[in-house]
Amino acid sequence: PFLKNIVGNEEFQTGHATVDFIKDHPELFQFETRQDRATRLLGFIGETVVNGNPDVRNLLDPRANPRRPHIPHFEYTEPAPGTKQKLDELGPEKFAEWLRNEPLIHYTDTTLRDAHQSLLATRMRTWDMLKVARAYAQQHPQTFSLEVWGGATFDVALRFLHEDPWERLAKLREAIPNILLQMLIRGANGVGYKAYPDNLTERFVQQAAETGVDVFRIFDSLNWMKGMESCIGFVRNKTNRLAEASICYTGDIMDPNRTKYTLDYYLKLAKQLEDAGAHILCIKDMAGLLKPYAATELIEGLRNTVKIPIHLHTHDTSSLQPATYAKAVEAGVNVIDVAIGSLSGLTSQPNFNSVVEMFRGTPRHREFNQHSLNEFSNYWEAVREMYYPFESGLKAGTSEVFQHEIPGGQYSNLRPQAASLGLLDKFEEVKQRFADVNMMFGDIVKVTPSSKVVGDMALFMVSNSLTPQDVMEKGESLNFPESVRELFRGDIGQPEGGWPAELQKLILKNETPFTDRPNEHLAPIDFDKEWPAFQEKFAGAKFTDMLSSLLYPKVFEEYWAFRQKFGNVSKVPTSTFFYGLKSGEETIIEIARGKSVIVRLESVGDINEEGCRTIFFTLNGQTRNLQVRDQS
Ligand code: 3PY
Ligand code: ZN
Repeated sequence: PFLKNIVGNEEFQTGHATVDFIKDHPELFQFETRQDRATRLLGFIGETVVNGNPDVRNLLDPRANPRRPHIPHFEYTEPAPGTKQKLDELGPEKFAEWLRNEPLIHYTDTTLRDAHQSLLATRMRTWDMLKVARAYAQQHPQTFSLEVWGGATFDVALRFLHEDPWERLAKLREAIPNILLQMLIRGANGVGYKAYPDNLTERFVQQAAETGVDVFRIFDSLNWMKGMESCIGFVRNKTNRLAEASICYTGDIMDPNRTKYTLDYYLKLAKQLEDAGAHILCIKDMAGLLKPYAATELIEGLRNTVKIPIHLHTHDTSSLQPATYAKAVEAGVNVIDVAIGSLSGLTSQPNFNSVVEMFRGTPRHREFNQHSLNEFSNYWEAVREMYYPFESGLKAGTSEVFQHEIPGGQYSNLRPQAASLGLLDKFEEVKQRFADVNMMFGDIVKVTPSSKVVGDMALFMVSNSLTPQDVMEKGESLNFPESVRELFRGDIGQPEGGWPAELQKLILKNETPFTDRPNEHLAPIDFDKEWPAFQEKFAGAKFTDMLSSLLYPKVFEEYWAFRQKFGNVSKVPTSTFFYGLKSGEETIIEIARGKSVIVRLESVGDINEEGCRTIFFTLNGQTRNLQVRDQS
């Protein structure tokens, strides 16, 4: 009744009201009270609570507006030979020589590893990858490599996706026979967060090469040579693939106040890596701190210091990194890391599609089928919608990264970690503490696993309202997080310049730290003894399962139990995997090569006395019912 009072009346507003107006329209003078307004707004809120706002209600469920990802066009013929054939033909040494002198830019596409690790908490499923893997091999055979494995993907595949990471690698290899496949390995920490026995890493590397890895990007989370040397050796001696060793870039070589990680520091480290046998040198800029003019200095310096080719990896968190690529390419870098458009930018790598265009018309430009790259981008854009719960929330590039130095791959995990501790509204403070902790720890290299420890300590300080000064004053009575204790004990290696002694004493109390390789204190795995015992415990398991289990025993056990119960869920389409089916919806699952089943959800029954519901399916048209306990 109050919607149309005098204030909103058109006749009155436009100045056409005459003297009789008031008399003719008494209803316009009934004003709404504050109470009424509140009641009506409550009505609106109640309606929204129960039925949702129709404008956004459906958006939370990607199935409500299904956008089918279109597979880019390609021919079903043998893909053109690429870098994989080149490596097979030349062997790693000659291949590296060839690469060093390549006039045109080479590209590594990180879409299947770092891009989704950095944007979608590593959740990309094999199912979505395999849909377009062969199309990629066909359409873009001139790509240098595809980063598809390692880093956090190994753990996440088993733990959250209930998938076998080895199967992912083998299937990608089969689909992409012509382009080098690349993995990220944390030196002596393998694909884990701690030191492993050397002979385990050795077998892991050997098996990874056999299953499909061609380029091993090796790094140490503290830039510690000892953490990388053995791994470089395993690749060189146990495989005929490429050992790409990394200098992790931190700080700013152009800032006269940052005196720990200077140009000279990086050049020395690069020389040591070359001497240790690296075929390729990687500049691993995990947080995206290498600014354009620093790239000129660094790459020119490196080209004059080492003879091996140089591969640059960065994250576009600040949104400056395409400019870094422009300078790096001018300075002679051989390979740059990019991600397909719709999975690029922010904490991921710079945009492949656009970076190719940046160089068009310049002497180092390498031609790509832009139309096809955009088709891939459209495919991943539609796929990405299914993964919206894993988005990090970062909306624009941020120069804050130059202060906090949080790696791109960690950013998307640190937010949910903070949220799970109820600290999301203190996320600004968490970032600030991350920077403080770095300085308290002596300004260290921060990348998995060292970055995880800095994050743990930052969260510990924020949850306990501790300042750096508090930590130094009350340290003796503080119960530091376990990962911090392990770091200061030397469990994952030694930082440049050692640990700050005073803080180390507070953290370790009476424990004595290692100063040598932690791996040397670990008993080697007796594979001959372990393998039969493993097969007995996990009937039907493969050797690769044993490697997974040796790296992540508990995670593997849970994965195995899940697999026994539900089978190979990597074959379930992503929308069904995350969101199930609605009544009347059907999905096609290829349960074995060339053998598919059609599953349709008919209806869901009411809850019964035992707390279960009957689910009515049809499987290839045949009715199937099953009972599921309602946990809600
Ligand atoms: C990892 O180790 O997972 C990383 O991505 C480091 O950058
Ligand atoms: Zn990265």
